[in-house]
Amino acid sequence: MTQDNDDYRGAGLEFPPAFVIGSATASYQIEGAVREDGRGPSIWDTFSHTPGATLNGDTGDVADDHYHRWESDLDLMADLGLHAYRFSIAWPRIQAEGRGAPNRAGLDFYSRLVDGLLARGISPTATLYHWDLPQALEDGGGWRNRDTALRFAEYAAIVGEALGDRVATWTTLNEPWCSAYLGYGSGVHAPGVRDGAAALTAVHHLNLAHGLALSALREVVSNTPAYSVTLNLQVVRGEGDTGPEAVRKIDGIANRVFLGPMLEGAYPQDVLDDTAAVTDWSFVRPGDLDLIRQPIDVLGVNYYFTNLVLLWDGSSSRQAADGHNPSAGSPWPGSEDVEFLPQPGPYTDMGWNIAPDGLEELLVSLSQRYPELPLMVTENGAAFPDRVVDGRVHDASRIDYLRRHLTAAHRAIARGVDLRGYYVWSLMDNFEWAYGYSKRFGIVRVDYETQERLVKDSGQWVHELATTRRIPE
Ligand code: IFM
Repeated sequence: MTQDNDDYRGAGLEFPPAFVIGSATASYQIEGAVREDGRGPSIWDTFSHTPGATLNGDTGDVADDHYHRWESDLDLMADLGLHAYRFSIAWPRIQAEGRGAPNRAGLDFYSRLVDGLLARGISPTATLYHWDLPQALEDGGGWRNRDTALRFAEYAAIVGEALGDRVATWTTLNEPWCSAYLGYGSGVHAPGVRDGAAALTAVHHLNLAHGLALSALREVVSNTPAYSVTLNLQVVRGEGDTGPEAVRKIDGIANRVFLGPMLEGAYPQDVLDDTAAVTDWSFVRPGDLDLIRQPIDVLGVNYYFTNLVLLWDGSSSRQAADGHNPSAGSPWPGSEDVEFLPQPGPYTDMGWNIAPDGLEELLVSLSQRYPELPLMVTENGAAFPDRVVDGRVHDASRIDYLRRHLTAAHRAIARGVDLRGYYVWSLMDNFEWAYGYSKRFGIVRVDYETQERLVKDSGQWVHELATTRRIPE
C-alpha cells in the first residue's frame, strides 16, 4: 500500500533507485581519544572543560570512543544497510596547531576509515570542518582572523592529497551559522565569544574558507568527487503585520548571508544595511567574493524545525523560542528586534517543534531559487528520552519523526526537486555540544558506561528504508 497523508505519515512511498540513505556524525561528538596520536586541542576541548559551559560539565574526552571502535561501528553501518556515511575530519588530528606539517597518524586514521567504508560498500562523505577548530588558531583570533581561512585551505589540500583518491563527496563546512553566531555571537558554543561584530567577521571568514578550500581540493584530488557545503538553513515564517519584515531579516542573516556569496557571488544589500550599526564589513577585501563563489555539485541541507517571528515592539517580555538565552549574547547581530514566538508542538527533547512541512517548503524554495543545483538532506533526526526495556529501545517517536520527514522529502521530489538523498542524524547517540550527553539523537543507542551499542527500533526501521528505498509500512 502506498500512502501520503496530510499528516506526512507516508508508508510504502518509493524513492528513486539512486537515492542515498546514509547516516551522519561529527568527529568531536563521537571520537574521544582527544590526546592520542598527536591530536592537538580544539576549541571544543577548551570550551567543554570550562566550568559551566556544558551541561553537567560533559566533554568529548571519551565520547563514543569511536577512535578505537571505528571498525565495529563500520560493521554496524553495514548491518544497517546504509549506502553512505557522512563523517567529519578533526582538523587538530591533522595539524595539531592548525598549521604546518601534517600529522601522519591523524591522516592514517581517516585513511583507514575511508578504506573500511569502501570495503563495506559504503560511500564516504567527508566534512572538513564540523566545529573543532585547533585551539592554537583560536588563540590567534580564530574565525575573526582572516588567516584562519588561509590555514583552512592549507589543511584542505593536505587532506585532499591523502584521501582525494577515495572520498566520494567533500563538504567544506558544516553549519557555518553555528560556528559564527553561536561561537562568536551568543557564545553558547566554542569559543564562547559574545560579540556581534566578531560573529559577522566570522561569517565572512568562514565563507572565504569554504571557497578557498574548494579551490585547494580541486587542485589535488585525483578521483571525481562531488563538492558541497552543508548549511542549516532556517525556515522562517512571519506573524502579523511585522512578520514579513522579521522574516526578511532572519532569512537574510541566517540563510542569504551564506547562500549569497557562495552561490551568487555577493552579500545581500539588505543584510549589509541591517548590520551596518554592528560592522562596516571592511573585512571583505576586493576579490574575496570571486574566491568564495566556487561551483558546487550538491548543496547539503540540515533541517530540524521552523521559526515563527515578528518584530518586537517593546511591550512584552522577550521570548527565547529560538533556544537562545536572551541574557547571553545575541545570535542575530543587527536583528535583535526580532522576536521568536513559541510554536505548536509536538516537540522533540531539544524543545524543537516537529514540522515536516518545513522541510518540504525549504527544499522546494531552494530548488526554485537554484534550479540547477542538486540538494541533499545531510542531517535530519530527533532527540527523544529513550529507555531500554528488556534489551530494546522502542523509539516510536523517532520512527514517526523520520517517517514524516522522509515523506516530506518524497513530496519535494514529487514536486520536481532534485533531491539526491537523506542522511539521518545521527548514527549513534553522542556528545550534543552544550547539552553534553543529555540528548540522544542516535538510531543506535550508546551506553556511555560500557560503550555498548544497541540498535534501536528506529535503526531497524532505517535498515528497511535503506534496503528497500521505500518508506516502511
Ligand atoms: O548535533 C548537531 C550537529 O552537530 C549539527 N547539526 C545539529 C545536530 C543536532 O543539534
